[in-house]
Parts: sequence; structure tokens; C-alpha cells
Amino acid sequence: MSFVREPLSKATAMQLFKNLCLARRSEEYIDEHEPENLTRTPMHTSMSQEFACVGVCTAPERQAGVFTSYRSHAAFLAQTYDTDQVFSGLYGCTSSTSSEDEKRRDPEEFRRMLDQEYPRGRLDTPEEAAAAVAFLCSAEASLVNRQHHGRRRPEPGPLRHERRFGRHDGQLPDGAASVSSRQPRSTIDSPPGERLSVKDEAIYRRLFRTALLIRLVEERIIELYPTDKIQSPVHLSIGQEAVAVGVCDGLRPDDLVFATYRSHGFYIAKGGSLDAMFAELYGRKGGVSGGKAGSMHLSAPEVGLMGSSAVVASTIPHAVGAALSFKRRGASRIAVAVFGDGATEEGVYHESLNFAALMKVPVLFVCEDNGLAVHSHRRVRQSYRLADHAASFGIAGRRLEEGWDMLAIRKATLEAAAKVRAGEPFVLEIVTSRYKEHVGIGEDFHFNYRTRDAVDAWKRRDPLIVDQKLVAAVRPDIEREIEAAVAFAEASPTPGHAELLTDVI
Ligand SMILES: Cc1ncc(C[n+]2csc(CCOP(=O)(O)OP(=O)(O)O)c2C)c(N)n1
Ligand SMILES: [Mg+2]
Repeated sequence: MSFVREPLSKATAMQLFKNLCLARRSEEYIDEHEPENLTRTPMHTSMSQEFACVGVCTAPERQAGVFTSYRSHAAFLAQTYDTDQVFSGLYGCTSSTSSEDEKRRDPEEFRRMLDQEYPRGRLDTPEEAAAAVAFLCSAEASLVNRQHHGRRRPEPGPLRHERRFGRHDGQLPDGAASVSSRQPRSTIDSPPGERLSVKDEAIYRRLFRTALLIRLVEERIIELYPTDKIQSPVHLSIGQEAVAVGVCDGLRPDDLVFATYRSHGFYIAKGGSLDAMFAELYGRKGGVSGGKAGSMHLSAPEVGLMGSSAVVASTIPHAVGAALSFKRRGASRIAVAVFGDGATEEGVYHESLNFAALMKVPVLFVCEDNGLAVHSHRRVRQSYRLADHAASFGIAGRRLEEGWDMLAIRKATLEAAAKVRAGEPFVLEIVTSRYKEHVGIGEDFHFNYRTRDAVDAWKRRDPLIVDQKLVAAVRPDIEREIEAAVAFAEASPTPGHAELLTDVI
């Protein structure tokens, strides 16, 4: 990596020295006086790392606003050159102090000391600048060699001051643009068109039945919704069933799944009770959470569906935490974080990847990539590709385009889960299609954020639409199951006043 550097003007170089001296000497002063207990705030010094912010703040566009972290002395001084403000703030006093004790905290004392060593206006010649550099070098040496009040000093930066500033030749140091040496372990591309054998008819029928159950459950919800018996908003996953079914079938029964508000499919595919699900949607006592959680917060811990949440991305770190627990206990179980493509824009997704990669916890990240977040398409939201992004954390990833293909998803999950069980987190992105609107039972093509053609193209590959012979064979049995669950919900009592405050936080 290389970049072209403008030669530094003499004036800019001088200003850099000045600001650097100011920042370094200020903090040394604070440090030397620490035993006097003058400072009233926690102190985050930046000794030996002043260069970056001093360099930025001394840039010609100095009038630009600067937002800094709590480690802000150097940036503040470089921007303002106002030691009074810094010391008044740190010492909790104003410059018009009166008592003897407060006089000792007077920033003037520092200014006098600084002016003595580096009188302002005397850094304007190369000789004075060289003297400043010498001072900085010795200051750094003192940081390395000297034990200040018995405390550990910050490590010096890899480059010494003279290599950065000392030659007066306007050259910046080499190596400033070094890049992380961390390389991804591997990134696997989707196998082109690979399928499990269609001879494995039994597996296909099992997956198909569960997928059709999910589809028909949600179609029943659409019928019931106008009656207002369902007390909760519903995020339907019609079109996405293959993801839930393929993933859950590729897991072991005691693996845990953490899901989202669009999780009827995962709840059912993991084996949650249909009766308790409908009762939950109805807000009845027989529901999975006594009718208080609704569609967006389904859970069935008895079968490993640990929870789902309306707060986008919030269950991802829960999965990572569960995986850490498995690792610590030496269990061979894995945790699965299921989330949408929009959830990857949340900071917690990135934190979770980082933690999982560092700790090597057995977590499988499954992205249900319908390309949509409410009414916006991914192309206007994301500048990254998920598997590549995961690779930057050292996590292997795979993007599976055939999100209608339950067998392909199952196989991909089995392969990914094997790696995860061996202690490598994995990101599995499965492309899919949401047929209905974001929330509710209708369609939303009138918002023009996606096209009906794209959804129709997906439907032409959807086995639950294409394979009508198999639909006809299993549908009656599934419908009986659903009607029994609806009847259970209707018969279940509503929670009374006595339960108003139970099972809630
Ligand atoms: C933390 C948070 N931010 C914003 C929202 C509002 N919100 C609800 S769903 C959603 C889109 C999420 O898209 P995605 O993760 O792709 O899931 P999908 O709905 O496509 O399944 C947003 C932004 C929220 N519920 N929580
Ligand atoms: Mg989405």
C-alpha cells in the first residue's frame, strides 16, 4: 500500500512541533503532580500516542470540527492551544482562584513552566524545532526508562520522534500505512448447483412437510387476523420457510437457536408446540409465555428455541454467550444466531463476530437474507458483502443463493455446524424471499422498493408452490393439526388481573 504525501510546509512543521510539545509536556506535568492529588477527574493520558490527533488537528483544515474520545487532552490543546481550559477542567477550578491551596492548582503555574522551557514564538526556526524534537526524544526515553511514581507507563510507539519529525526534510515516516496481518481462515463459495441426492426422498418429505406446516400456519393467521383474535403484530415468513426448515434439520436436537421477530418458522421447525404458539398469538394463558409475549417473542426452550425479539440483532450476542458457555463446559453443542440482513447493520453484530472469533466459541451465524429491511432494499443500505465482511474477522463464511432449496440448506448447515462444533464460528448467509409486507398480512408492492417480478421469479422455484402433488398428499393432515391448535387457543382463558404482573420484568 502506498500513498502520495504533500511535502510539509515549514510553518506546518513548526506548528506540529509546538502542538506536540504542548500535549506531551502538559501530560508530563499532570503526571508529575499527581501525588498532590490535584486532579478531580479520572485521567486518560495519551503520552506517546499524541501524534495522530496532533497531526489531524494541525492539518490546514483546522477549523473543521473535531470529535474525540475521553483521551482528549492532545486534541483539545492542538485545536485550542488553551492550557487554561484544560487545567481548569482537570483541577476543578477557575483561573481566578484565591485560597493558597487553589493557587497551587492555578494553570498559570503550568504556563510559566511551559513558557520557560518552550517560550511561545520560539519554535519558529529550524534550530528551535530541532531542540523541540530533542526534547520530545528525551521525554520519550524518560517514559520508557523512568518509573513515574511506581506506575506502569504506556508503551512507546513503534517509531521514534526523530524518524517522524527529526530530519526536517518534510518526509513522513515509512510504515505508517501498515495493514492488519490477520488473514481469513477460509472463505468457501457456494458449490455450484450441488444437491443432495433426490434419492434421499425420506429427508425431502420430512422437510417438505414441516415447510408446508409453516406456510399453512401463516396462511391461517392471514385468515384469522381480520377477526382481531390475534392480539399481536405478525411478521410473516411466507417465502422463507426453507431456511428455517433446512437449518433446524441440520442441527442436533440439543443445539440452541436464537431467533428474531419473524420466527414462526424457526419455532415450528425446532419443534415448538403449535397449540402454545396459537394461544400465544391470541394472548391466552395457554401461550408459550402465558399470552404476554406475542408473535415477536416466541420461545420454546424445551426444544432449544431460546427466544426471539422485536429488537433487531438483540439475540445475536445471546447466542454468542450460550456458545461461550458450551465451550467452557466442554459440551459439543452449538448455538445458532438467526438474524436478517438488516440486523448486520447493527453494531452488536460486529461486536459479536469479533468476540466469537477471538474466543473461538461454537456459534453459527445464520443470516436470512431477504434483501429487505422494512421498506428499503439492501443495495441502498450496505456497502459490504457478508461473507467477505466475516472474513475480515477471520471467520469463514458462505453465501447460499438457493434459499428455496431445503436440502441444499440442510447440507450447508450440516457442513457449517461441523466446523462450528470443532470450535470455529461460521457465517452462513442464505438468500431468500419475503412474499408479504414487512409486518402484517398484506402485500406492499405499491411502496416500489422491490418488484413483483422478483417475487414471482422466486415463486416459480418454490417447492411449496411447484410440487403440488406432494402438497395435496400432506395438506389434509397438516390442516387438521392447525385446526386443533386454533381450537386450543380459542378455548384457552385470557390472563386475568391476578396475572397482570406475573412473568413480566
Ligand atoms: C434496534 C432496532 N432498530 C430498528 C428497529 C426497527 N426495525 C424493525 S424490523 C427492521 C428491519 C430489519 O430487517 P432484517 O434484519 O433484514 O429482518 P427482516 O425484517 O428482513 O426479516 C427494523 C429496522 C428495531 N425493531 N430494532
Ligand atoms: Mg431482511
